[in-house]
Amino acid sequence: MLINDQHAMTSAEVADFWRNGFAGPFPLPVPDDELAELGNRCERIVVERHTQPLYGRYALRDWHLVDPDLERVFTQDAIVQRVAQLLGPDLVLWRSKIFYKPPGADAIGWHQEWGKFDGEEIGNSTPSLQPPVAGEDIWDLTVWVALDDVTPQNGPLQFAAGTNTTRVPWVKVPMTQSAFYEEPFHGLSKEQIVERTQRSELVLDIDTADWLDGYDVAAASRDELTDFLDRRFDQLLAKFTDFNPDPDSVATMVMPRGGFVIFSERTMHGSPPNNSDRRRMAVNCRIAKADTLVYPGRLTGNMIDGSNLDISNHESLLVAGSAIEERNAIRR
Ligand SMILES: O=C(O)CCC(=O)C(=O)O
Ligand SMILES: [Fe+2]
Repeated sequence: MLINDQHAMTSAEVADFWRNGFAGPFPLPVPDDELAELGNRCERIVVERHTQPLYGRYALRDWHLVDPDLERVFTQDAIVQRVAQLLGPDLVLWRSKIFYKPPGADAIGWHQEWGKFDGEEIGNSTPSLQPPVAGEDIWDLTVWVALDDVTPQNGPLQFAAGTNTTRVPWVKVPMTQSAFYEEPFHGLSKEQIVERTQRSELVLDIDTADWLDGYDVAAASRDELTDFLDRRFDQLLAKFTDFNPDPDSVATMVMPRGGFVIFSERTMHGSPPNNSDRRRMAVNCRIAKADTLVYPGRLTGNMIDGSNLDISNHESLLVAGSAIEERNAIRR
């Protein structure tokens, strides 16, 4: 691949990345109005709970495989060339996710992912990826793109610099205490709660389809129903880290729309609440070295990923170089 100087990081920026665990923000050369429109589309996906056609249910994952504009954003030279400086010339983009923080949205607690991928989502322990050298190499990086201006008030992404080399211990706690848990019943009638439960659309990525089997829905009040469901959620365990960063190490990623950062999931990151009256829309994607076997479980017929999605129709995108791991499903 020809590295265009315009998109190359300096050797100091590369060294900072390995020391701090993140790089950027950098600008994406995509017109502002296109990014704003894409942000509006992502908002509709979340607010109107669109079915992701690849997965047959509401999901925030992998809309780049459905929306060519989102694919075009993630495959910009400005992104791919910088990631190639860090991971080498052969790269597959294997997943993406929408991160929507409307006004008043809660914080996303500090979290990191280490070694074998086992998903950042709540209640999930299915390994989805195997690194070429387990727990040793960095084989996968995240690129986070701002589709709105990010300010100190609207829930900016934050990093605890230097935590990329420290594995912070975690414990399993009831799901309602997870960094990702949001109260799922707000504003819903009893009938809507029942419908969402049966469609596994109450809490993203949690299969609740059979939770009401044998439960006398007709006899229960709305409060009794939500109590019942809360108790079920609390039987699920989620990862929890009691992590308080050194305030001097915290980097707050304020940037205009179209800014992006590159980071390792080993770096402790999170975001404070959105205390503004404007939404904060962002999308991320994950790019791995092309010798990584994506979704190894697929080889033995396990088509359900760590987010409870059926990945039978999932494909990775080759964004640079050659598709070294030939067993990967790559979109042609
Ligand atoms: O958008 C956020 O606030 C959090 C993003 C995040 O956790 C991630 O990109 O892995
Ligand atoms: Fe994250």
